[in-house]
Amino acid sequence: MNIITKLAIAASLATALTSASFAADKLVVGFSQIGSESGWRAAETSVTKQQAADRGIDLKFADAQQKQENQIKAIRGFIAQGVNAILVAPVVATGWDDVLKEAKEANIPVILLDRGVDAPEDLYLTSVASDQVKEGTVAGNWLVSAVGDAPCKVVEIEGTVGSTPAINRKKGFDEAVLAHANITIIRSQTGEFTRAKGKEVMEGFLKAENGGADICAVYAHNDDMAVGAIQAIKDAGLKPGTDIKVVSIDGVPDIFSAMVAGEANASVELTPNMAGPAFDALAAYLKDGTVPPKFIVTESKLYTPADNPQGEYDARKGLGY
Ligand code: GZL
Repeated sequence: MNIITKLAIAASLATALTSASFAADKLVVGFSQIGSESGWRAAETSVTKQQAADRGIDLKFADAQQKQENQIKAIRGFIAQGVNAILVAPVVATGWDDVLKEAKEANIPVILLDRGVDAPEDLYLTSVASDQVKEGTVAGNWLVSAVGDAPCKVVEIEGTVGSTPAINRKKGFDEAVLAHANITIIRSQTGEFTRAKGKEVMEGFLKAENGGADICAVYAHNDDMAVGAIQAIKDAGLKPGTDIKVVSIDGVPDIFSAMVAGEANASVELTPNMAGPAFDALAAYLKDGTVPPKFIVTESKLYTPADNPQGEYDARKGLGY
């Protein structure tokens, strides 16, 4: 470990000790959350608050309503308060360098949750997220196996423009399916990770594509947009899950209930517990300077109707989705 790193750690520890004056032995952590655009995001917030409570951490929570400028304001507020550490779920990948530099200059470690940033890696302690390219690849490989050699026209409902999950889930899925000449992606548009927008975008696709007769599958970058698309498909008089296959990502309870109803075909699970590994890494860093890996990757597991969807629904209900 070089001298610069040692000095940075010593400074962090000094900040932690001095600014722990918030309360005798309580760590104070600021959390800049994107908002509550999806069931998964709501679960992440709920799990993070519980993880903090279980560890005696004083969590300062800020909901940015999907706006980066609100996140930047919140982070600057946390710096001014002298918190011991900051969690950020960055709504988009770019535009973070300045505020992350301010946190670093204040010797406040920053941990990214569930999305990445295009910024120098020394500006954050670690990032806890899934391998989002892999999520797209798993979803794409499922569709390839589901359609075989039959021609299949796919529509894609993308996540928030400029966010790492939207960029990476598109990359992984498109590469997996476009290696097969019988599968084509005929339309792709952002549904902003919300149910309402996902429904609206799917309605547009159905209108533009002969009422949906030509659409074989919809790939949505999250389950909430898929659930919105399912409603649009039903409103158009078609059967989601059979006339149009539905594949998405998150593993929220509502996608499992859609599977039980035969209206969804596959979902790649994303754990809402990013905060547990984040708090563990922070505790080790503050205790004895243990530097965590730059990326802590959570697993991506495929679920289909063959995997006891009712049981999976029951296991997740009540976790804050
Ligand atoms: C992915 C996360 C995404 C979820 C969506 O890591 O950032 O944001 O898949 C949420 O449900 O909106």
